[in-house]
Amino acid sequence: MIGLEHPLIPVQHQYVVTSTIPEVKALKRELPVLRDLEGSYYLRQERDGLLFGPYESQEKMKVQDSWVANGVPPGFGKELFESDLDRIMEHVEAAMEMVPVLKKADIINIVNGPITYSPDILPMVGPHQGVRNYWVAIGFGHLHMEIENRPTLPTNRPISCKIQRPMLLSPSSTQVSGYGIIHAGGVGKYLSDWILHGEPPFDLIELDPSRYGKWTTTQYTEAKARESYGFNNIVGYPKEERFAGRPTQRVSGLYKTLESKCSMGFHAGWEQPHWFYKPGQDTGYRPSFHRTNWFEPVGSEYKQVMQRVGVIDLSPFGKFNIKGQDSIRLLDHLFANVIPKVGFTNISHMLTPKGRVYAELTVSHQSPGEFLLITGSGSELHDLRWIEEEAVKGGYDVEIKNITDELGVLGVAGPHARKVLQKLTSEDLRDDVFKFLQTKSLKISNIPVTAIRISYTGELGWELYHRREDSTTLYDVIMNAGQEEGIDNFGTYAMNALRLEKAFRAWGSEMNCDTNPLEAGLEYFVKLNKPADFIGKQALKQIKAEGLKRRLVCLTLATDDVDPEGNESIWYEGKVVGNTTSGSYSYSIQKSLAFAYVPVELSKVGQQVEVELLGRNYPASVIQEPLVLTEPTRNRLQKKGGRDKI
Ligand code: THG
Repeated sequence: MIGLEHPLIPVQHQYVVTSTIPEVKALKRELPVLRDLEGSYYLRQERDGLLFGPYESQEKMKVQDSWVANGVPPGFGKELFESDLDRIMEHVEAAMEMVPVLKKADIINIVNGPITYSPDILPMVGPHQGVRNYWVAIGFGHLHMEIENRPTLPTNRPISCKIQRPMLLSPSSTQVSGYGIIHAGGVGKYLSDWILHGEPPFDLIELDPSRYGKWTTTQYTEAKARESYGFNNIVGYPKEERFAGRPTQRVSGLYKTLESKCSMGFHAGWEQPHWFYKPGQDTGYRPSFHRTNWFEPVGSEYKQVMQRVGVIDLSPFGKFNIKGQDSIRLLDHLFANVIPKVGFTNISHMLTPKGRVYAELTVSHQSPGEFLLITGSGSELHDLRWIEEEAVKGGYDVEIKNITDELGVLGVAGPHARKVLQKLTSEDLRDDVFKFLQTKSLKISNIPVTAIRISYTGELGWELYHRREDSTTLYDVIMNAGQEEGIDNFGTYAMNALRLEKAFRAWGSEMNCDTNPLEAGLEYFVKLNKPADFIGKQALKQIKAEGLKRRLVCLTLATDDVDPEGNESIWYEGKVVGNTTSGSYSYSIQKSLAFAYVPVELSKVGQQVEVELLGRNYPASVIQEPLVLTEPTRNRLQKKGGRDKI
């Protein structure tokens, strides 16, 4: 009705119900849910019998194609599709093998109903970017169940090493939406709190509708739904990649150039190099719980950036242009940092009214009152939604343009970055002329670019914003100019190792709507004494006055063949006291490195804790951050005190 389409696909899902089974009837208590990952089905008690529902493979499963093409037929209610036992026979056999009483049981019903799948199978909950006051709570899966009323709802404890989505155990009414029921209370609270208080009550970013966009076409959604359904019971790996529906139409200008040279990661529709293949080494995607084939190549890329110069495709960044007579006032209200001077960039955070970190962006003041805002690839519509809402609500006279798809971005970083780029431009790139965080419009071998002296690697570097159609030419001239300096590619895995050593935080890991910027160690970027009353300022003053309960710390730990990734438990004296937020191998100290939240009393440098990885606790120490100084800091210290003082 309002011209929006959500990425949802109807899939046929069947389950089988048996008549009374004497062994089940004789049980004194109800059975828990069983999920057999190899047989790919769930199984639970249904009255005095059993019920089991299989997930067929990608090849066998059935998408309701006519609905995909034409929409759900008007008036469709609780009707069912025709059942098809043949399609699920191998799973039925697997279930009989695992639960032998099934062999003697009579099947009294095979139910085949529609279930909605989003590309990543998670629902969409929250406000929608681009349409004010439009809130969604969709995509939970609608498994039609025709079962008689039951007086009680037993607790839901699926047995599984990987719970992608809790299953409804026993519906209390004759016809219900399967998965949605279990989430209803939480989702209702989450949405109503956000609607009432103007911010999410807790972080639920994986359900944010803004993770999808124009690039999530029907074709993409269908390919993903097939993959997700078929993979329902497979083992999930760290750094998992799924390949259905890729690439989308959103690829960077460098996609064709880089495609065969690297392992690509999927970021909000884009393909971005994770790591580059090296001659003679194992290529391709080899998922593992341990270090795998990317480990050595990423080490080479790390060295490349630390010792020579590397190039990275950063085109997936979200990019916004903001101008108009109220632009400065709007940004001063939105951001906790001060507005940078014209020609400079700031790292700046948008806080919620309660003082949580809604987003982290860089703000570049390009010309008086005109700004370029840059955010991480996944945050594009999430951040834009917030900026637009505040602009409209406050009646600011501004023009906000999403230029994400128009601009490509190349990052050039490492000690030789200046030498290479200086060959291609008449602009003076020397340290005191093109300062850290300065931004200028210039030409690189006749290609117009906006250059920002910034690098998430923490090394000397520039980001070059350019028209997307110029990406390959720009890339080629830089690669050619850097031959002498031994220029080479690097990807986001090396970037992650580099930024962790410099203790740069990442939005979504070290900070989100559950954390405040003070506990995240971001006070340097938060200007509580700036005149403007930015969102979250009052709350933050109070948080500061009350004192912090936990703190983000940097940990190092020696492990064997495994690195922290985030969300691992921190143990102290036999108790879980916190969690990691991200991690990597540190190629400089040849140990693992992690960020973690711990109680304030355990946050001092030298504190010993334990990090649980793959079921084992490894001793870890809180270290002085950063582990490695950034280039601007090294530079500053060198100027101040001479070489030997570094
Ligand atoms: N480049 C640009 N925009 C971005 C990112 C980027 N926006 C989103 C995200 N990445 C922002 N995150 C950071 C975090 C740290 C730094 C840059 C971007 C950084 N920090 C220095 C430090 O902490 O030492 C500078 C601090 C200062 O003096 O302001 O460089 O990668 N364009």
